[in-house]
Parts: sequence; structure tokens; C-alpha cells
Amino acid sequence: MKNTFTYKTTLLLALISYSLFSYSQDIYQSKRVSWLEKAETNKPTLIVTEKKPVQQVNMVKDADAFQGWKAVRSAPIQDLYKESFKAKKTAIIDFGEHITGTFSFSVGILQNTPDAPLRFKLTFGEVPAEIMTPFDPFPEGSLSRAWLQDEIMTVMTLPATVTIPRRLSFRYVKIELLAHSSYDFNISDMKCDAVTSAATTPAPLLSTTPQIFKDIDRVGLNTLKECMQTVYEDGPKRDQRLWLGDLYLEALANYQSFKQNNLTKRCMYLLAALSQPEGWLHGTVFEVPEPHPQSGQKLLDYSFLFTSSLKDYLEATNDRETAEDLWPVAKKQIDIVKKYVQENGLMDFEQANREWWIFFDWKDNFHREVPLQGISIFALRETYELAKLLNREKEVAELPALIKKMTKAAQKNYYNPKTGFYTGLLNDQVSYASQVWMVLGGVPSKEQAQKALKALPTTENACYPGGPYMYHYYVQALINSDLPEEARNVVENYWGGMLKKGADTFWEVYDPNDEFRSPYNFYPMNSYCHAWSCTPVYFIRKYPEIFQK
Ligand code: RAM
Repeated sequence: MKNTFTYKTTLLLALISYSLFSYSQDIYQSKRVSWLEKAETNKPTLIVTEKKPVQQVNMVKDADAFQGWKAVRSAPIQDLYKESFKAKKTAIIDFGEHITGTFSFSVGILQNTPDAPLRFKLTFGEVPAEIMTPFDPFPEGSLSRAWLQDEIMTVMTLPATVTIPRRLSFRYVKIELLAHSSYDFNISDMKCDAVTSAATTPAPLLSTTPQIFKDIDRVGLNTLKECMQTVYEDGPKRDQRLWLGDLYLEALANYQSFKQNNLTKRCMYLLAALSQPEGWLHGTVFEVPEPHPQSGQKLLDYSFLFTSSLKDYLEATNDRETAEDLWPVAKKQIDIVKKYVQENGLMDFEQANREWWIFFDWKDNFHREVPLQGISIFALRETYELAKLLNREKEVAELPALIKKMTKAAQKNYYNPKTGFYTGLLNDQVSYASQVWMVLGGVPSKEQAQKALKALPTTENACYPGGPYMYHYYVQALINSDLPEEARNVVENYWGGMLKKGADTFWEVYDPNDEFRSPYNFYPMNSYCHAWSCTPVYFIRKYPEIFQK
């Protein structure tokens, strides 16, 4: 078994080295097989739970409901199973909670002899509007139409049990009859074999916890649980794979809740084993059919989060062996800073932006120059901290001076004492992300940080976060700047806002001013159970004095 695995992985690695890249030197060559093996050893078992629908619903148009649609109970599920589906033709079923797994249902004969196949269309939705919004004509500029969860099933012989081949992620199912003959039939026994690798029960919150934070924590835990599969997925509907930025946040929430740290270990080993020959990490990797990277992808700000993920993991587990094993990968990412930092101590944003994907947030017209400087300093600091934990400061002895230089440069070039905000040289946009990443990079004094963060909400035209990923860093910046009330309010209002709009799991994108916002030009394409949205679990549990009193 092990031999087969080793053989396969060796083959895979040969493939990665020879076909995807033209570089002759692979700096982790001697390590990759063992890293992949460690990833495999730490692969969790999926727990399968049979879930049954709870009711039939009608989707009702309601201007006050999220994206204009709400689910209203129409009948017990048993009524559907008893009646003729030939007559009924369409039904919407509610499973009562968000689930991820394999869906099946049965078709039975009520009257006459089946003489022809039946054809059904099934549509699965995480939220009500996904069921009611036509997917076609499919708008240009989106991701693949095939992500959308609609399937046509032809049933050739009856009675039958039909299983949808793809894994689905949903709460609601619409079933429509597309073709039938004269005989009568019913459908019944709808179920989903739901899967997750989250196996433990997180500790309860303090009894003093306000209800809103109990609710936010519950939905956050559901979000994380659904994304915990054989890797930390970003979203079980889409993209169903490991992204480095999502891993960083999921791991943080997991330390405070399910505490299944081997999953974090597995994911870090996968990313390390599948990194580029020159040592850079990929932003995302796939598990099947064999582990492989999104080849050639260079996502700059995510690369910097590997070190923090490893440091957090070491602090949570004391697993020094893994930290030592992966230290070279963490250390290597710092070369990115060294490549782009200029004489004056500022990152060369324009060049980096040409050569990498600099993400930070899904937000249009958002300028990333200042955040890049902030996260670069943050990465240097985190690397130095990790080096200290491993008694390896000597290997990165140049970092303290570089941190100082880049911090000074940021303060000198980006800080505007008149406005109290950090803005770029290429663009003077005031954004949350710029202030937040300056704070997380440790650039401003506490007073300057507080002044900038406090002024943001009342600053007209300040570029605010586009989604929960950036909101996470905003909350962390508020906490780091000793603004606990403000941090509490953001979690309560932003994630509480999704809750009020009916969220069973937290969303990939949420703009309180525009419920239809989508980075993919089509809001049903958004993921409504998204890893990076689960971090209130981390905040609420890590800072009980702020959220549980
Ligand atoms: C989205 C993914 C993922 C994220 C990337 C950058 O497309 O769903 O969560 O890491 O963007």
C-alpha cells in the first residue's frame, strides 16, 4: 500500500518538475515525497450522517428577505411521498440545515405499467434565491456554469433509487418533472449522506455570553464543520479545495473549537509538497485524482500566511518536528519581500503587481499598494517570531533591521498626519485594508492606529471591505489596537447581519449595501458556506472578555 503510494507520488513529482516547469533546480526535491506521505498519513476519515428533509416549502418573493426570496413551510414531507408526482410536477424540499454530501431519492409506481423513462430536473441551493434564479442565459465573465448545482436525471426503469453522482452542498432542493408517460408514480425517501471530518464537539461558551454571539458562534461552527472535509475546503459548493488564505483562518477557528490539528498539519504538508520548484507556494492545490497544484499560480499575500499558519500550529500543538520540517518553506517566502523591497524601504508595488496576483479582498477599485507593504512587514515579523520559537534567529538575522527600515518607510511615505490615514503614493484612496494592514504590520503607534480605525466608519468614500475575509483582518486590527468595543460591534453587526438575513452558514461575500454583489458576475455562483467567513468562532472563543461577557 505504502509502496504504491510512494510510487505514485514519485511519479507525480516527476511530472510536476518536468512538465509544468522548465526550472532545472527543485529546492525541496529530497523532501517532497516524505511531505506528501505525511499529508496522506494525516488525512482524516469522513464521518457520514444520514440526513432527511424536514418539510416542503414554497419560495415566496419578499423584498425584505435576503436576495428577495424566503422559504415558507407549505406541507409535511410525508404528503409529498404519498401523492402522485405526475400530477404535482414540482416540489421544493427543505432539509432544515446546510448539508454537504450525496443526495438520493426513490421513484415508485402508483398506477399502470411503466412504459417509458422519466426525466427530472433537480436544483440544489444553499439559499432560497439560488433555487429561484434562472441560471440561463448564463452571464459572461463568471466561473464555470457547471458549478451551479442543477442536474437532469433520466430514470430508465421503475421502481428505482436515484443517486446524484456529484457531491452537493445545500439546504433546499427543487425537483421538477421534465418528461413522463401515462403511468402514475410517486417520489419518496429523499435523503443525503452528509459528510464532514469534524468529529469532536466544541466546548460550550460561557453562560454569560449574549445570545447574538451564541448564535453567531453556532453558525460559524456550522460553516467550519461543512468546510472540514479531507482538507480545509474554501467552500463545499465552490471551489471545494484547499486555498492557503482560507486554511490560515480555518486553522485559527479550529484551534478554538474542534481542535482537529492533524487537518492543519495535512494541509500545510500538501501545500509544501506541491510548491513550485523555486520554493514558492501555490495559492491553491487539489487532492484528486492525485494531489497537484493550480500550476503556475502565484498569489502573493497568501504565500505570506504560510509562516503564520505554521507558527500558530506550533504554538497550539508543540509539534516541533513538523515546524522544523516545514521551516525552510516558511523562511523561503521571505525572499518575496527581498525581491521587491526597494532602497527606500517600500515594496515595489507596480512590479509585484505585474508578476503576482495580489488579492487581499474581493473588491472593485481597491488599491493594494499600502496593504502590500503592511502584509510584507507582518510576514517578516511572523517569520522572525517563528525563528525565535525554533531557536533559529541566526538564519534570519537580517530581519530585525529590514523590519525597522520598512516600517519607517511606510510611516514616512504613507502616513498623512493631517488626515490620520495611511494612503499610497500611486493612489490616495482611503481604504479599510490600508489602515488594517498597517496596524497588523505594526507600523502605527497605538494612538495613530486608534485614530485611523475609529475615523474609518464616518469617512465618506472610504473603501470598505468587500467580504468576510477582509472583515476578519479588520476585527483583528481593532483588537490589536485595544478597541474591544469596536471589534465587538463589527462582529455583531456584520456577521449578525447575515444571521438576521437567515444565514445557516456564513457567506463568501456579503456587502450589507448590496446583497447581489458577486465577484463572479452572477450571485448564485457565490458560495454561501465559506471557510473564511467562520472566524467569529475564533474571535468569540479566543477573546471571551470581549464576546462572552
Ligand atoms: C475565492 C475562493 C477562495 C479564495 C480565493 C482567493 O475564489 O473561493 O476562498 O481563497 O477566492
